[in-house]
Amino acid sequence: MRLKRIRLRQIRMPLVHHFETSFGRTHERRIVLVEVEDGDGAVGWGEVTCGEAPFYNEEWVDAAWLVLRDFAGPRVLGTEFSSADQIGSLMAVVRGHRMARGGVEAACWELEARRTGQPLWQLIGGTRDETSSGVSIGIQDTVPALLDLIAIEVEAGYQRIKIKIKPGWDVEVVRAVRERFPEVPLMADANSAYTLDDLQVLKALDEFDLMMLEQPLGHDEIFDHAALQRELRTPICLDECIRTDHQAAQAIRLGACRIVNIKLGRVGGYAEAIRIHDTCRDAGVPVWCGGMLESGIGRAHNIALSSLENFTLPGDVSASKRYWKQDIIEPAVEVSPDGRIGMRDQAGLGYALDMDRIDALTERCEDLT
Ligand code: OSB
Ligand code: MG
Repeated sequence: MRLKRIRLRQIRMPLVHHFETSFGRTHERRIVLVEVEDGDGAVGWGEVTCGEAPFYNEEWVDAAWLVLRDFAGPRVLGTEFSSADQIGSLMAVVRGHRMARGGVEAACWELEARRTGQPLWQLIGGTRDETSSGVSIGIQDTVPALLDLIAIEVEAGYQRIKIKIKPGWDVEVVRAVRERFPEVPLMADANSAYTLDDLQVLKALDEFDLMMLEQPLGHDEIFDHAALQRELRTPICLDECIRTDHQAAQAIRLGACRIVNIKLGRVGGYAEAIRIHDTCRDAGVPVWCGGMLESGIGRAHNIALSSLENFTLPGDVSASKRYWKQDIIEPAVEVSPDGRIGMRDQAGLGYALDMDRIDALTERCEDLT
C-alpha cells in the first residue's frame, strides 16, 4: 500500500449532555477525522481523540491539525508499506502528539482491513465477538442529579458505573452512590486531580468496594502511584500515565497499578495498544478500553480494539445516543439490554459512514498529497 492522499477534516458536534471532569466541562466536541486513500482508491478512516484544550494531556485539535499537516502526514504519504503495523514507525520522529499520529495509524489499519476484506477486529487479532460496556458519568451539579443519572444507566443494563471525582466531589459523593446502589460495580476516575498530600482522602475511598480508582495522581507520576498503591486496598488503574508499552511494563514492575485503561489515541494507535495489551496480559493485569467522547468513527475503533483477549473488564465505550443526537455512522453504536456491544462482520470498521452528515458538520477540510 502507498498513500496518495490524507484528508483532514474537522467536524463540530454538540454533546447531548455536557461532560465534566476534574479539568473542566465540555459542551461541544470539535473532532479531527482522518481519511487515508491509497493509489487504488481504497480508503480508511480514523479519529484524532484529543480534546479541544490541552487539559487531559498536552494535545488539542489545532495542534493535532498542524502536526499532521506539517510533520506526521508528509512522513507517511507516498511511502510503500505492506502492513499498517509499520505506519507508527514512519511517524516516530514526531515526539509526543500520539493522538494526532494515532488518528492516521488507525485509519491505515482500517484501510488494510477494507483492502483485505476482513473486519478490523479480526485483522488486529481480536478473539472476542462482543465487549462489555460501562458508562462514564461526569461531575454533576448536585448529588441527587448524579444518583438519578446512575439509576438510568443501571436500568439500561450497563455493566459498571464510573463516576468522575475531584477534590470536594469525592468521598461523600461515593458514599451517597454506595448507599443508594450497594451492589453496583462502581469505580471513580480523578483525572490526575490529587497528590500524595491527599493520602487520607484517597484512603477514605477504600471502604466503598470500588472496582478501581483511576488515575488519582499526576499525569506523569508513575512512581507516586506506586507509593499510593502500597497504601490502598482498592486497585489503581492508570490512564494518563501510560503512553507506551515500556511505561506499562515499568508501572506494573513498580506496583503502580493493578489495572490499565488502554486508549487507542493516547498510546498512538493499534501497534502500541496491542503491545501494551500483551504486556499486561503476560503480567496478569486486566485491561479495558477507555473513551474520549468519540464520534462513531472513534467509537467503532474502540469496539474493534476491545476484541483482544485481555480486555476482560467493562470499558467506557457506550451507546452513540448517550453522546449524540445523530451519530456519523450507520447504524449508531447500540448496547444490548445486558450491556454488551457485538463485533460486526463487515470489512473494516463494520459501520457505514453517513457522508451527508459528515459533510454537513465539517468546519474545515484539507488534503495532503
Ligand atoms: O479520563 O477517561 C477519561 C472523557 C474525556 C477525557 C478523559 C476521560 C473521559 C471519560 C469519558 O471518562 C469516556 C467516554 O465516555 O468516552
Ligand atoms: Mg480516565
